[in-house]
Amino acid sequence: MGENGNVWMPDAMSTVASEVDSLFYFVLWTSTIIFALVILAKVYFAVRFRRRDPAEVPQPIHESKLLETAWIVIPTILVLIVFTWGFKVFVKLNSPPPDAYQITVRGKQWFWEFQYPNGTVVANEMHVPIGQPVKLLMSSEDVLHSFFIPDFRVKHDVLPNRYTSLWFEATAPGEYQIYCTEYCGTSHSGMLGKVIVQTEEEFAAWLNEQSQDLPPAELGANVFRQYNCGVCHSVDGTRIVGPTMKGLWGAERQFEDGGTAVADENYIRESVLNPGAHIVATYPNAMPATFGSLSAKQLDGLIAFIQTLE
Ligand code: HEC
Ligand SMILES: [Cu+2]
Repeated sequence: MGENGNVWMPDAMSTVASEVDSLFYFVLWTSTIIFALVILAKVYFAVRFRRRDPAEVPQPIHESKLLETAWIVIPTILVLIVFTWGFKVFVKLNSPPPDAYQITVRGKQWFWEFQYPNGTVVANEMHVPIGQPVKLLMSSEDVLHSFFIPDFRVKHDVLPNRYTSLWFEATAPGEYQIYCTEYCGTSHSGMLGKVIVQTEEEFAAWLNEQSQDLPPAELGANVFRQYNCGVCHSVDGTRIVGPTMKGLWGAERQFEDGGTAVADENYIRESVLNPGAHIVATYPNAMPATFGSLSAKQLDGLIAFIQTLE
């Protein structure tokens, strides 16, 4: 929790967040009050009208028209308020302003890919400008995912073979967590991302920098970070899920099936594009086969980056 969150809700950092919260608190507090009244009445009646004498016979009860009308009319009004209010917020959440800046989002086991109007593709870190509506056009490359930014109060399923969308307008610069909230396989809980909200100028500078040519090893280091390769591969010699990338370049590799190979350009290319082709001895076949969409340039970059890790 940071700026204005509390025990019920995280920070409210988009233009719709406070509307969602008001409705939530209305439902929360009316329910709490009604719950308290019901319990109090129950306790009061249990004490007040308890049986005092084994021979006591209760008085016959006649319905009270006033009471019955009240418990029909008041809840109906409350439910209608929640409905109309909820409908208004729902319509707003589902109607991106026509001038919204569009980013294409692809969910893959197990990361998020974002494509900008100028063609730039980045993974896991979505930069957006502040004070401008942003529309996300989302689809999945494999299974069901769900895109959730708690601080913005927006969430939507991400499906294969169909587009869905959501929109938001961020109200303050900063970094906000993205979660996948639909169980999507082994590393579902690691399918995390960040929204990085920047001023208009910072955002423009960032986008410009992304599309410029970096030296291959630097580009590769970015790809390695953005695609979360580090979740399974260390760069300092430590063994995690997969082999470390340190000292890999030029080393002889032993495979499960007894074969061997020297880690050169083609070996690394194949390891990334088709991880099941050779399984390094003593390791599980756990590397996702979802990196096929890496561009030739990104692959060159990864190879150059791995070469630097002697
Ligand atoms: C979910 C875990 C996971 C992720 C994410 C992952 N890998 Fe792997 N990777 C493995 C495992 C496990 C192996 C060893 C088994 C095998 O050969 O398939 C492996 C093997 C490799 C190898 C061969 C290593 C060797 O010692 O011969 C390379 C190269 C490689 N991965 C690169 C990458 C790159 C680059 C990325 C990111 C784009 C990546 N991996 C993402 C788990 C992962
Ligand atoms: Cu997912």
